[in-house]
Amino acid sequence: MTENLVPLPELYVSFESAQKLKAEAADLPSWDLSPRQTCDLELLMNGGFHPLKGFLGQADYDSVVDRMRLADGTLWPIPVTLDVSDAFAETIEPGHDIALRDQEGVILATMTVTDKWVPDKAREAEMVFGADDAAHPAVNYLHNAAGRVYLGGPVTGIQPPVHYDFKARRDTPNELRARFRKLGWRRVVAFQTRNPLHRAHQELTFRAAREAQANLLIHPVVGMTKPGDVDHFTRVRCYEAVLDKYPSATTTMSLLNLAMRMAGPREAVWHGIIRRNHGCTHFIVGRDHAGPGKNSQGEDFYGPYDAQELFRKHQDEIGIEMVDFKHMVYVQDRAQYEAADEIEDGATVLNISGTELRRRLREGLEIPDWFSFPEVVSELRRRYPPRSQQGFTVFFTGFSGSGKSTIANALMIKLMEMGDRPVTLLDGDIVRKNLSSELGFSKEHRDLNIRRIGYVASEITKNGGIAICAPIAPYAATRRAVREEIEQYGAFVEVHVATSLEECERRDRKGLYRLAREGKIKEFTGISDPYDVPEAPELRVDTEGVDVDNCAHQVLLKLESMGLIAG
Ligand code: PPS
Repeated sequence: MTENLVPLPELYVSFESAQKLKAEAADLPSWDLSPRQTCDLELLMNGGFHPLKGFLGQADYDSVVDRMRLADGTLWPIPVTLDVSDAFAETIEPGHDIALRDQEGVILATMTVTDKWVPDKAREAEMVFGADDAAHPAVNYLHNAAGRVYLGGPVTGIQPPVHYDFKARRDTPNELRARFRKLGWRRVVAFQTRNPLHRAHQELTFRAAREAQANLLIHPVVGMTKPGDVDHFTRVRCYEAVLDKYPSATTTMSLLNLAMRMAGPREAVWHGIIRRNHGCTHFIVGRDHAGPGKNSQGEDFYGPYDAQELFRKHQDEIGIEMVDFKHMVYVQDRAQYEAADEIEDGATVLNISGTELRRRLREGLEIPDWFSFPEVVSELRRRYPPRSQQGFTVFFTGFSGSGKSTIANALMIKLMEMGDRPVTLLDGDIVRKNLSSELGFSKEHRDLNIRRIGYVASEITKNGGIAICAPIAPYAATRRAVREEIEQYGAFVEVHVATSLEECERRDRKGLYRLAREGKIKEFTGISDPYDVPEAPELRVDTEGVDVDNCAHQVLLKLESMGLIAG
């Protein structure tokens, strides 16, 4: 049997031991895994991250960050770490066993903690992701979502996380290896994707399989991808439609519950290792593989072929051969897809970028047959109705007394008058009465308050309604987290009500500024507490010398220009 098809070691114990361990683990201190940690744990346990035996300890972590290798020299590009809160870390010391639970509280594994440390996150960002720039989704995660302390140690697997969706399409490395063995597939080329497949992708995967003289594994990521991507339910329905267009004897599909980091070159190497573990012999690496988009200066984080270069350098160690991505374009004269570098000058070449595709979906415009498959387009249209039929959130932010509530109320009435979607107002005061009555104004409490508002608004947006929020929301990072949550489902329109502090204090509608100046109210925004001025809100309104009606109208015009309401 060729090496790629031999079963891999997993971290699970036997069924009987698992029952016993589970009962014992109920008494251990337990950590509730985040969605990303749950993805990581699944791949640790099933051998997807072979040869890792648990979450990285400090020596391995330092070595991975510095030189892309475990402490023993094995190539490993991405830190797979268990970040925890300070409160939890305080209760744990090396030598302790802990239980790892999913979000429902089910015990999936135990971990013997060997290491506990506070990582240098700025350094991790620089070394692993190339820059300590929060425009990078993984750097943002590192600083704003991940806990401050890392725990490391070997994991003992009890059971895999439960998936209720597309069960038959999910395979562990050993299940895929067994399938390839059964089918007699010795050479398998994997195609990694986080996007729907269109005709160009089909052509390039055909070509890759032909070139590598291999069978084809479509291996989409359904764990976590880049914020804002098409959700995996829609994508899998699209993949299933496209799969029918491949010869079934040569191609198969399996879903990978990976949490991507968008780490470009390092990520490509990681993807290669993971596919090797899944029994593949070849791996397609594209232009700007796992690219995170633009940095805060508007430039690309990585060069378009950095990933291919790094992969090529380590190909032997990864143990999988790279098939580099041919950029396929449609040649109109010959009505077929061809590799861009093989086309003669003067040929008419057509292409629709991702941005253009989203625009056409948003505006309900035609998506031609040469670009995609009708089944894929209709799935995408179902998921992305024109913007004027989608839910959205208008998020006002500004000082107390800036006029947020008044404008928000006027806007709500105007939208209700239009009557095409249900409207909910989550005003600062209403929320503090109904949702956050126990909270004060510390940073922690304010963040909690805003996250609650964000959660409710995201549910409203997801279900096709309009949410209008009007809290102070003084922290940029929290506003950004809310934006990301909501943008999965619809537009997030940030409106900075830019009334100056002096004007708010002059008006002092509620008499609070005076009390704040006298020190009778502590932590008062603008006086004794910070306010991060929004850098790039969708709209900034100035209330000084402008009436409320006019301000609300400016917001309506903005919504109209974004296609969110019919003109
Ligand atoms: S936050 O920071 O977004 O959670 O604040 P928010 O929920 O919008 O609540 C702001 C309202 O609470 C009153 N208030 C204070 N504001 C700021 N700082 C302090 N310390 C404070 N204490 C009470 C104030 O009336 C705010 O109302 P608005 O509607 O903004 O004027």
